[in-house]
Amino acid sequence: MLHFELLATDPHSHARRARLTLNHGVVETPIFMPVGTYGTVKGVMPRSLAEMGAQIILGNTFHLWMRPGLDVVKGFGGLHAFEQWHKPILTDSGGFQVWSLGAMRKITEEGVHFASPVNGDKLFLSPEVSMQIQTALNSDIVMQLDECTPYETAGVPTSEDEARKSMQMSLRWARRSQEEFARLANPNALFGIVQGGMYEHLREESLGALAAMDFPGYAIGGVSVGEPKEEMLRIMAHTPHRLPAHKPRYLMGVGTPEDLVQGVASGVDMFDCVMPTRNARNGTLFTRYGDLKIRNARHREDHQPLDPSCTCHTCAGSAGVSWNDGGRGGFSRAYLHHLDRCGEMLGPMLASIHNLHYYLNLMQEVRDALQAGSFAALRAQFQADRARGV
Ligand code: PRF
Ligand code: ZN
Repeated sequence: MLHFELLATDPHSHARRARLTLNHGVVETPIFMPVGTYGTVKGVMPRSLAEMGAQIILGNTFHLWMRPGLDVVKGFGGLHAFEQWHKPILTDSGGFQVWSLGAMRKITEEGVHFASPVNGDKLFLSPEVSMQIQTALNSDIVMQLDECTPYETAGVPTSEDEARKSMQMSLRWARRSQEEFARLANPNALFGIVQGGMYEHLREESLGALAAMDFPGYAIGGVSVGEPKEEMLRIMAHTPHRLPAHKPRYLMGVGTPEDLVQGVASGVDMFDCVMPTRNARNGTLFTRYGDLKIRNARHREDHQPLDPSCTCHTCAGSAGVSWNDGGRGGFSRAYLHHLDRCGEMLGPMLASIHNLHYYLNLMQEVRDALQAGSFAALRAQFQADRARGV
């Protein structure tokens, strides 16, 4: 089940505000989806995710298939009960993750042969197997199995001919995914994935063919795979608005806060990225006025929260009132710096809460602006603020 209702469109860009209804709840778009690869958003409890406004999170077919294995998750009736997240879940198909194994795998028309990174067992992932796994996980949004066309191999950019062959195989896998999804009578929603490398006309061929297959939603894959930033921005400006207007559009694995705002302007509704959680674990924090490195000695005695305008649990404590608004706070930069120096686990936990809250709140501000007709002004303010520096 999937219902997508457009609520507002921006007259100056391709941005839109919409409401997506899935089997486990409603998702207001544009939205950022926290990544929960192994059935957990690293270091963050589900109740904290809900508290910071997360509406849908990701899971991963490949990782959950390896561990704990399908028998275990099936015993719980699916991933929601197993991981205790009762709102919508989107699962990636495993193609991208198997592809990332590099030399450990062999991709053929039938599917991908690879050795389990856990115990070396010989395994095979096909469009059919991916649909069977995602059906057992009962994710609200299921992704087709695709081949993520690399930007380059051993320093040589993928040729147009290679990109076309790869994109066409992803189209055949889209068809097979769709047939198996129907055969399994999966009650959720299957998304097709646009590929085509850095070639605009291949992307158009891909999205045209996928649109004709009438998926309930579409993703843009094969970006943010090591290409120069201008290339990513070129594809992001080209593809989203060419997809069917009345269906959700998901840009896979992107990106920085700036990329998200640009993506929204290009017509994207949904984003996911490991950046907020991974950066949190490395001590890089996002704030309204730019990025902050908590490891830096200048924070040693700083009593301010990470972002004085932030209302997350880390910055504002349980009061939920920002420091700037007279809230009592919150954890100081000095304390977070101390936790990092000592390698204490609370450090990355508090940092992850803040970074995810930053991303989710940014999307909330974007939705509010789209609703109010002030998206252009929000974008200008966002860019000026972020460039200011902390
Ligand atoms: N395909 C799939 N998952 C993905 C990607 C893709 O191309 C990307 C590329 N940025 C991230 N995750 N299935
Ligand atoms: Zn915060």
